[in-house]
Amino acid sequence: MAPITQSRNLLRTCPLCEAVCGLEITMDPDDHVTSVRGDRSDPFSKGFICPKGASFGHLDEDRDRVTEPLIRDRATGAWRTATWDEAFDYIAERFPAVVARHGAQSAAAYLGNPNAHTVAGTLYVPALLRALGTKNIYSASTADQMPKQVASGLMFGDPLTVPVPDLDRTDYLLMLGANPLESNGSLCTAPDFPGRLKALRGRGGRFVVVDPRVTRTAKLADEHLFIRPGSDAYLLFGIVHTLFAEQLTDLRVEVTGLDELRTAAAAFDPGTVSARTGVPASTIVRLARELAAAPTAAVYARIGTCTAEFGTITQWLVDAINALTGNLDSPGGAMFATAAAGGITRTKPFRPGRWTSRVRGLPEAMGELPVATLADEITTPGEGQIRALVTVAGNPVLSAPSGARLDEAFAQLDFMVSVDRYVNETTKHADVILPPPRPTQSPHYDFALLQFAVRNYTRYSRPLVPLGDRPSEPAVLARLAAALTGRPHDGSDGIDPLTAVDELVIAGMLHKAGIPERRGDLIGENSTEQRIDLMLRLGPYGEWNGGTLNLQVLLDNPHGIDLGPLQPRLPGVLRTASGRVDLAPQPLLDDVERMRARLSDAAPEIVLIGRRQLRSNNSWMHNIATLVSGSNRCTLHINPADVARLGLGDHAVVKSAAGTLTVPLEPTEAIMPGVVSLPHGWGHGDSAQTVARTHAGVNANVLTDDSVVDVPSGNAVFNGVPVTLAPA
Ligand SMILES: Nc1nc2c(c(=O)[nH]1)N[C@H]1C(S)=C(S)[C@@H](COP(=O)(O)OP(=O)(O)OC[C@H]3O[C@@H](n4cnc5c(=O)[nH]c(N)nc54)[C@H](O)[C@@H]3O)O[C@H]1N2
Ligand SMILES: Nc1nc2c(c(=O)[nH]1)N[C@H]1C(S)=C(S)[C@@H](COP(=O)(O)OP(=O)(O)OC[C@H]3O[C@@H](n4cnc5c(=O)[nH]c(N)nc54)[C@H](O)[C@@H]3O)O[C@H]1N2
Ligand code: SF4
Ligand SMILES: [Mo]
Repeated sequence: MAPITQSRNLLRTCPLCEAVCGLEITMDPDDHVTSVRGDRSDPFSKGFICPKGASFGHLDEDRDRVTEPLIRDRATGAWRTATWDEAFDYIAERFPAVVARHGAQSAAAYLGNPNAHTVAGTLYVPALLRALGTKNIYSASTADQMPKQVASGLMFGDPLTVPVPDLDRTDYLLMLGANPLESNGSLCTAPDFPGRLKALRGRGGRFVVVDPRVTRTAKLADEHLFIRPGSDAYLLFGIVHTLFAEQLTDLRVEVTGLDELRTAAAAFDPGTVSARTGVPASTIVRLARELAAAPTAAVYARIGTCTAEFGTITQWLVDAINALTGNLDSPGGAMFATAAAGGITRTKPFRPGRWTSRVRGLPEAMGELPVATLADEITTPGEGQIRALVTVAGNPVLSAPSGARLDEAFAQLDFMVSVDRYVNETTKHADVILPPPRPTQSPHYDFALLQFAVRNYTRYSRPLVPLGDRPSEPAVLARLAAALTGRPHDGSDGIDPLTAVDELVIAGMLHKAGIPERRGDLIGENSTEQRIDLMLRLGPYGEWNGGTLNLQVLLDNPHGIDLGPLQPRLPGVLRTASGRVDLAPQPLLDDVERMRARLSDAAPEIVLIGRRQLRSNNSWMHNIATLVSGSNRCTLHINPADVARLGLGDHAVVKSAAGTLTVPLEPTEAIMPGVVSLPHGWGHGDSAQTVARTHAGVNANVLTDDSVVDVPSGNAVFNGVPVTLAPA
């Protein structure tokens, strides 16, 4: 190929949040991004872009990113760069030795959020985990959406069968604990979420937001309701109670457990739950009537309600209400997407708690243990104590509850390896850091996020810039899997680790489909692309499944392909034992007792919640100068009445059962009295990232308490944390 001498416009999906926006990127002849715009020809995002997407080029070339493997000298703490061979040899000499001495359970993995956004995270992490062969698998999921997955798993039979609000067609949206004007949406893939909400109101629909803060999303709504943090399950039970009491139910799908649900809701009449929630009983009754009366309606709840004490019950009741009001699996209601690739393969019903954690007996879910007990498992001696850790794309020191405990725990490990772009508050403890390539050097396909899209849609992006002589992230993970088990990792046994992983998967899928002879028909520049081609061909729109899709079709349509509005999918997607939607799963009924017991508890005087910021991304992207400025700061939102009552100045000392922080205050009427809000992901005081260090902030998860979890899912509790405040 002749050298490229001109700037060129390239297309790629943004990997930076769940909105999957199409980007149009201009690159100069030296492969530098010179501009980023929204891709107007993308049928789903239609040109929408946010400040993070616009900064994609700065991220791609951040000077502080890790570009070569790093090895840390344990005696001095100093990092040195290493070749890939050297780094993998270093790992192969040490990691398997720890496991040989202490057993397979002494190894652990932590998987961070960006794995949900990368091809490597979806297609190659499973092989890494299989190689480890440990039950000590942790991820950001138990600091995030595990309650939704457990609730969906129990109600529908598969934890990935998660309904999303049919945003573009609904007449009524009740949104709890989500702020898509900052987050751009979650477990509801909807590029230009703000525009879709405006369109809902524009067509005469009604939009109600429940949040302890008047958020930017709330300002867009017809109605905003304050709620006491952590009490959404009570509010929703009040609605369920009313639907039954006033005979407003209108079931249109086959269910089990209707009577059990009615009985469970009996104790939670609107009058009773009103005190606990702070929402007037008459408002709760009205919400129930409005949901029942609307031609179509959807209840949608997100992180504010998942990372709470009754997170799983809340997520269950969301879809119970969607079902009771006749809106489950129905246009304008809560529906299931039909993704082009990576859909469910499960045949038996989902079951949580198949095993429990060693120290605290917390339940497994989807093959992983709660991150709220990772520090316990590292620091508690005994058989099965974690001594060697792999992290991929995560930063639990800043993102997990009691993060400061993890900071100390990681320092005690015998060996740690991290696959990450940065030396961050977690990876600074690693012995070896293996960097992924620049984002522009990676392919992109949203296997996970398109399962939760509000329209059926598909898009594949090839890498924009060649890898040169460095490995792709899939190759890094495949080679790491070999090194961790002491197998040859450099292809010296004649088998390239990446090819080995891919051929095994491809052969397995072809065999299962009964077409082993079709291996030669797969297209793609490498075995990763061939796997994507196979997944598309066998998927619901696939060429080998009566449809048309394959990788070539996606390559020919680089702006993405609209596959139409969501379609009813019940009962086909159900994997429950009864073959019906279970409205009253026993593990959740069991947990209602815990709620009932807490009904009359005195409310703490002040509780802490979190919040997200448009120009932040959890604990990262704080090293991009164009993003960290203005309102993107780590301050404690507090109602002015509380500032006056407690005699506070500019700063306050905030104490919880887990820790103490001194934080700058930002008084605002937008937060209800008795509630304070601190964003997570900050606390870069001694960061190796030069820009992030000057916008350090504090680690909110010093205050959150890993001893408190949502019982059915083991999920972390970040919202409703009791705190006290004193003048600094
Ligand atoms: N108090 C409080 N805590 C919270 C939350 C909250 O609301 N309140 N939210 C929780 C939620 S929802 C989540 S998802 C978690 C997130 O928690 P984590 O997933 O643990 O943390 P992130 O900040 O997402 O860390 C992402 C890391 O991945 C790296 N990275 C980025 N791209 C890539 C890539 O392509 N490959 C690799 N290998 N690495 C990459 C980044 O450099 C960064 O270091 O935080 C949770 N913590
Ligand atoms: N810009 C940006 N976008 C992001 C991220 C980011 O860090 N920055 N993170 C990404 C990730 S990992 C995720 S999981 C998603 C999350 O996406 P969202 O769920 O939309 O997250 P938030 O914006 O934190 O909105 C949560 C809201 O819940 C409210 N809340 C807190 N406690 C309670 C409660 O007890 N009850 C109710 N009803 N509300 C409560 C908070 O005030 C807040 O407004 O965002 C993703 N997108
Ligand atoms: S909204 Fe999300 S996907 Fe879209 S440009 Fe911003 S970060 Fe990227
Ligand atoms: Mo998340």
